[in-house]
Amino acid sequence: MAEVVCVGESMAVFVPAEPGPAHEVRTWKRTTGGAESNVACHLAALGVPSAWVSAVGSDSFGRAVLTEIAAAGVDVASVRQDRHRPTGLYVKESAAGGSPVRYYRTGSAASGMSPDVLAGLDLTGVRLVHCSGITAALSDGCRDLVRALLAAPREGRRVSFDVNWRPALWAGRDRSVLAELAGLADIVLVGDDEAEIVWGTGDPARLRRLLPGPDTLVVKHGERGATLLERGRPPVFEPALCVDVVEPVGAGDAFAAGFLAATLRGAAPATRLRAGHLQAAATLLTHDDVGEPLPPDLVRTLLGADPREW
Ligand code: KDG
Repeated sequence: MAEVVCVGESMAVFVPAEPGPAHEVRTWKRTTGGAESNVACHLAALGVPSAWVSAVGSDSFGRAVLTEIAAAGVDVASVRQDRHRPTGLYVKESAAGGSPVRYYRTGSAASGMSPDVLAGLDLTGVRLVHCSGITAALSDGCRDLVRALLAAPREGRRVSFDVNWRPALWAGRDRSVLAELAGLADIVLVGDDEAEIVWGTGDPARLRRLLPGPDTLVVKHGERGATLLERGRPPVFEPALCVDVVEPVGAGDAFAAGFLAATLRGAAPATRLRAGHLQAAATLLTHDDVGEPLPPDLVRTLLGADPREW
């Protein structure tokens, strides 16, 4: 049975398999990506039973997305297959790391989700529900689904919310809902650059005053590290690992999974942040949205190591 349920859209991802701009590229590698399923895949690799809840089209890409996420050890039994809407796609515009992405997801199967999804979910035994601001941008129904997940009675569960600011998805939509949704969560993860856009500050202490609701607030400072602010505890800053970045896409999800897995295991604050950094480092080294999972033994060894010796 799943301990964590992650809710949100996943897509077929196209990455150029040769150098050059997208309009000249003829060979593409097709993978799978979606912030919330990325988190579920990392959690499963870390030994945390996880489920992904979403909708895909009854098409080849939907089948591929489902098969690949299931192969990562994630329970996909609650993913709906929609016969009328397609699976979303997105394209990385060049093989160079940090290249822009282009979405083809308007009207996708997942954008048709609504609070009905929650009504059909059995959350017995689930310790954490994870969702993100991406879903809130997809459609009014998806926004209402995220609101319903965050407003639902907890019954011993926690709900985590990754702000995941994606400017391309918010054109013409009211982005002030992001602050409202974050305020309803128990655990919020946000980049300081994203917080600057949503709350007007990326400073952890000021952000904490503007966002008093969540018990746990993690502010990520890119390659510098991350700050954990928890009710009744002093803030903790933990530096990130130094890596030669191939591509940043998906690193935030990897961080979230490492942090959440360590949180569920009751690890100490600094260890939880280090667990996040370790997972993020592995994803930063690849073009895939979910990097090669680190073997759990290696994670345990590295978490136990003295960072000054790394
Ligand atoms: O965090 C990585 C995600 O952004 C990527 O996998 C695709 O979910 C995605 C999105 O909406 O950008």
